[in-house]
Amino acid sequence: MSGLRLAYAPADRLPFAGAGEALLGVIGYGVWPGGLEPSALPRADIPLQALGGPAFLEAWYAPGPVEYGEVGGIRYALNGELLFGRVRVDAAEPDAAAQGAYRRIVALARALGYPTLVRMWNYLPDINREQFGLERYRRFCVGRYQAFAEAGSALGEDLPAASAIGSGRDDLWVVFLAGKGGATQIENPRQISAYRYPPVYGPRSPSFSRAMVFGRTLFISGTASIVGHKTVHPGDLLGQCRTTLANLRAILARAGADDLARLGDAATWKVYLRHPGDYGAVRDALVDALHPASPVLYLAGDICRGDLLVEIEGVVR
Ligand code: 3EB
Repeated sequence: MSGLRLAYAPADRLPFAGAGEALLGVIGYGVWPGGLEPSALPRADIPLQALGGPAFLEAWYAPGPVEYGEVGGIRYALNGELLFGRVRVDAAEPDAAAQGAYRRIVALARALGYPTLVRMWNYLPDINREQFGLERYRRFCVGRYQAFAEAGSALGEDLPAASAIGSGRDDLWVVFLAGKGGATQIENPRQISAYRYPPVYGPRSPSFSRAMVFGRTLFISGTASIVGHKTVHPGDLLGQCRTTLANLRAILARAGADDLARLGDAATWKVYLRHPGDYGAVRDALVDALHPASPVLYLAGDICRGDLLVEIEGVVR
């Protein structure tokens, strides 16, 4: 079931909850989502610039009643089926930051009875900067892998969908959705599973799935211009857009979902651009591929391979 709903709105105008719905959490891009009730509501402040419009909020609604809580810096909301939460940790050492954050999230999700991690959003400062000979994203992957390994995860068949984007100055933010019941992991036949990437991409492979189906919702991971395990069309923005769209279509087909162009308002997309100046060209490249009723939020953010210019994630109901 789930009845989960995602809405984007200008920062000064939160959308209305539908009948029987309650807020699970709110994420502000470049704006603190303040002035909201209840005060215990999980909120995240992701310092990414929204492109082509005012600052934006992302609001997650689910059938109520919703209970809110906080344990060890993780603020959460739950409704008997879903657990939504967020944590912020100092990211000076990305491996330790990721390991600590993921350890605590896994422990909390299990303790509350929502053991299935469905979707993770990771926002890491200076994601492409090299530190002690290793890119900060790769250090993040080491810590995340370690936490999942400790938790007894199979590191393949039970990994959440995810995005990992460069953002901010000091803190790693992890926003997550977990479920009580099981979820179905989807991989992309055009791409090697990220958890099987060869060691050339870092000492520990990235622990995420290409998509997860939970209830009636399909969560599509950040998807980019990668075929097999290689970046294709480096330096070619439109080539990267085409390949990314082909990857999204492959994931939708695997999940038995409708085609990209036919999803209408059942789909909600988020597009991350390394160069804010690419906004117009990317919007033009996507306008015919995506349904005009599908909300799209464009954000300026670094992508976790230095040669990737664009990444697209989605939620399909
Ligand atoms: C890729 O496909 C592009 O490490 O959590 C996309 C989504 C990417 C999630 C992650 C990384 C992550 O490898 C990068």
